[in-house]
Amino acid sequence: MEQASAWTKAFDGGKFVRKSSEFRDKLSPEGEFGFESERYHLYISHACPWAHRTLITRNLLGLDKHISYDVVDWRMGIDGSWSFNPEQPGATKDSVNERNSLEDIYEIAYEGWKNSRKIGTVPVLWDKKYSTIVNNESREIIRMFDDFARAGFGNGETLCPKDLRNEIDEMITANYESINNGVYKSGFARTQEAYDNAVYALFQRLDELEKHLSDRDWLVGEGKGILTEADICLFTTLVRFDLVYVVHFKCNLRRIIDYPNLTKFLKRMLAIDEVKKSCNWEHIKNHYFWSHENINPYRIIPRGPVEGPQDY
Ligand SMILES: N[C@@H](CCC(=O)N[C@@H](CS)C(=O)NCC(=O)O)C(=O)O
Repeated sequence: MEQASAWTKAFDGGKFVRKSSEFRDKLSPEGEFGFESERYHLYISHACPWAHRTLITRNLLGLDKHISYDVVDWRMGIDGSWSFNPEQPGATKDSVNERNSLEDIYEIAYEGWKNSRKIGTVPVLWDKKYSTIVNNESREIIRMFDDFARAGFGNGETLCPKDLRNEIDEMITANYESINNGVYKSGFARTQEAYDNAVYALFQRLDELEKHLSDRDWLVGEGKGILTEADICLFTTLVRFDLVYVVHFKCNLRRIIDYPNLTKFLKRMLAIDEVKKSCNWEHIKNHYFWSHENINPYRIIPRGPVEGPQDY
């Protein structure tokens, strides 16, 4: 495994390898991180599909009164660093720890973090009581939010009904490597072979989902299905696809708008008020085209597409 120099991502040959998240504690009524209102805080980027999952889930479950959040600047350094910049529309200061960067937050939770060459990613679920990071893995954070909401803190909704849990997990897993991570593997590939493998697997799975959604509204559940975590995990990648990934990550065999059922799915998601309000188009577009200088050295931000999810 090779570590690239001015680029904190790991590569195996030419293939991008996503590192696993470092903080994997859980919120639970009986554990160290108990269920308490106003104790936990999210650090997110509006640009990031993984962080976007956590914001949507928080909002849909009605956890806004219990879990606060801050938003980093859409500019990510070439070393992968995020900073706080309250001057930027849509971004905030760090309202909990009053720090300047996300690396500072990781350093509080893990002394020596900054010298360790580890990558501080968003989302971060922060515990105000013990001043530490509970978890920085989106898939686990959204599941904890569901448990937290069911324990009486939410609005009575669930995005992971117990009887559908296996089906939801299977769907999230099936879409993870091919789609959610697949767009990054395509965009960050350093060999033709790595790119080809990623991009063909990505579109093969999109083709499968297009068929899957031909007679249903949601990915999982009986009949037309019901809205679950699986839809949210797919949505945050699909909504960035035509705006960013087609051009920036060379995911251009087709666009989402060329898939009628995936487009209907996007529209269905964006018809939900909390989902629509969670999308910051400027942060999404500016972040990718500005931050990956080695993919887009002049940081030109494409103005298209003329029709896309921002209009739905
Ligand atoms: N496994 C993590 C992935 C999070 C992640 O990779 N976030 C990106 C932003 S989209 C990040 O913060 N990257 C910082 C970097 O690459 O240095 C999750 O799902 O929560």
